[in-house]
Amino acid sequence: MIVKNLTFPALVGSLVLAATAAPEKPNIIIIMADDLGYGDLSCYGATTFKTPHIDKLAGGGQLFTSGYCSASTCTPTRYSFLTGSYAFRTKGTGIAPPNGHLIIDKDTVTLPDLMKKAGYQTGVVGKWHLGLGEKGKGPDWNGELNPGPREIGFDHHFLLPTTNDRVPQVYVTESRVLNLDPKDPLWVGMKKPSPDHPTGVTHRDSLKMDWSHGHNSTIHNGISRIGFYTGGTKARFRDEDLADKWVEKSNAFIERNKDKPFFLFYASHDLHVPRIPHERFQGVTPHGFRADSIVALDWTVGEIMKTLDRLKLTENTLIVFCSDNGPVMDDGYKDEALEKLGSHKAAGPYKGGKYSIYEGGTRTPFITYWKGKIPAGKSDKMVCTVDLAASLAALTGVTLPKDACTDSFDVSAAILGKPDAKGRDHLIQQDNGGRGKFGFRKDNWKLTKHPKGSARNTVVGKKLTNNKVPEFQLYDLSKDPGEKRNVIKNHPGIAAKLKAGLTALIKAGRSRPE
Ligand code: NG6
Ligand code: CA
Repeated sequence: MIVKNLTFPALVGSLVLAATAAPEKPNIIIIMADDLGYGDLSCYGATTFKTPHIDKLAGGGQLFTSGYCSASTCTPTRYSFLTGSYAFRTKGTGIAPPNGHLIIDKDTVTLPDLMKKAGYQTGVVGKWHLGLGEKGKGPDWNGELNPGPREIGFDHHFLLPTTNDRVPQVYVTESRVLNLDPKDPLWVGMKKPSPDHPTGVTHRDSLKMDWSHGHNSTIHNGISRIGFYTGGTKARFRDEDLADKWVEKSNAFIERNKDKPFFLFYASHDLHVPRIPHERFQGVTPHGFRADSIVALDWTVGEIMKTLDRLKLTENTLIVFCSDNGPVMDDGYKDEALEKLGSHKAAGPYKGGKYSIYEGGTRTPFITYWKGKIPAGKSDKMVCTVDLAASLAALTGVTLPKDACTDSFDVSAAILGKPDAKGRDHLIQQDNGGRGKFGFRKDNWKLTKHPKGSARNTVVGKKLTNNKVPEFQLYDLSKDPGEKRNVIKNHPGIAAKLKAGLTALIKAGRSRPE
């Protein structure tokens, strides 16, 4: 440790700290996959393709069997991951549109803020999807894109603004669109800019990937998207190159910060539609571009690990691998994900997937790895992406302000694979909007709540049936992980307790004790 320039009290302080349990300051990398289901990795049971790099993390670290994201769509999971508070508590945290404003308030204490307090350099590379710009204004595509990642705690960012099925296909770095020629300004909107503007409807025959629902507005790279845009021609990227660019930028961030603790949020997009992996990954699995994209994701993880090894940082870096929501097959493009699915079970043994409050919507891969520090093993402790704020603050010695991170629990002992570790005993699961539809897991019981009279479309064989979903259902996950048998009539007492528990936690506005 360098002690020069330290004043006497600071020196004494640091010595006292060293004598007691000094907080640890490993580098931290959160790799958040997009739309990756519980069964989508070979370490979680996939058999028809391999994910060796992620398997290596799982084999040498903790593989969680009850690891969750907090919502079954992207924006609310990312919101709650960064703020440590359930997204359903804040209006306007559903899937962000192309011109959406930043949905995290600048005054909110965020996970990157906490990491900065602990002395970390913070960076985010990949998909953002939390909006840019002021409320009521949205992003100024041709000017400063703030507030944005910088204003909520990230020192560095290199981003795709929303999702790649939404316009525009440009990178954002240093609060601006990269390579934007002022003579060719970027315009983004939800209305057709001119009658002759080519779209997925008017030029459907020219598309390299056809759409199935929505996704039929502006065409870029032979793919029509959600929303319209013009201009910014030089700034636009090819979908096929996203993962390569982000690996390059992540590795550069790691390299630049190798001598100080860093926190990197790597937000992959690989599996999200439109699924267009780089040409070298196209056709590597029997399942079409969806699983080919999983192999591409696995490659990116391998490349980041290679960089850590080369810089001799592997023994000083905690990696958390997770997902933002469960799997989906047809999410708007005809990429044959369903037709080529074969025996692959993307959600593993679980019911539902993306958009669902059943286990398949939020129970997803969750792996923690820190060479020489985290023992290898499987953990059945319940942990969630919303817990990373409190857990990483605890690990790095930062005190949480009382009113911050209201639903984040310190599960750092479980993350580190300590034998006496505790996980959560309950978790609220939400879908996109989180209004009236919830999953509530308490120990091994699972209560689901749907709005009264809501309908469920179920495809049985080829027939679409429309059933009413009961407002409340109860499942015993210890005997029925696939949520096949609603046992609410057999356990009225337990159901009543869970209903009351869920209502109280929603009403209280927080679940982390003050
Ligand atoms: C939906 C899109 C879907 C996907 C999703 C967001 C349609 C019909 N569907 O509105 O394709 O973009 O939003 O996915 O447009 S997420 O993983 O970022 O939450
Ligand atoms: Ca997602």
